[in-house]
Amino acid sequence: MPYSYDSENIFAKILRGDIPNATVLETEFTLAFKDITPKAPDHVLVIPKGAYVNYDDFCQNASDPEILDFMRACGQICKDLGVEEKGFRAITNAGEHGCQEVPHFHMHILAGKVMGPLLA
Ligand code: D5M
Repeated sequence: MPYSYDSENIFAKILRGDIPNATVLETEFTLAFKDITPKAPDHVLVIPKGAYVNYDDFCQNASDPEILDFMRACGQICKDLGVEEKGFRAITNAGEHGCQEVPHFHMHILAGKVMGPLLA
C-alpha cells in the first residue's frame, strides 16, 4: 500500500512557512533546522522538501536528484559541525515501532557528546 502523507504535520507547516524554524542549511530539495528539543549539544533535523512519510518512502519514491541532494546536505552539516574528530550519530525513526513522532521523513544528526550505546 502506498504511504499516505498528512500535509498538516508540523514539518509540512515548516516547509510552507506557516511556523518558524532555526534553519542551518537549505538547498533545492532539502531543509535542515535545529531540533526544538535537542538531545545533544548539536541536534539538527534534515528533511526533504518533498512529501515523504518516512525513510523507506523516501528511498523508494524520491528521485535520484532529491536523494543525492539530501545526502550531500547531511555531509555538509557534518562538515559544518566539525564532527571529523569526535564523530556523531545519524538516526531516523519510522512508524510505530520506530517511535516516529512527526510523519515527514527526517534524519536526526546528533553531535557534541558521547551518545551511549544505541542497542542496550
Ligand atoms: O522526532 C521528531 C523530532 O521533531 C523531535 O526530536 C522534536 C522535533 N520537533 C518537533 N516539532 C519541532 C519544531 N517545530 N521545530 C523543530 N523540531 C521540532 P521523531 O523522530 O519523529 O520522533
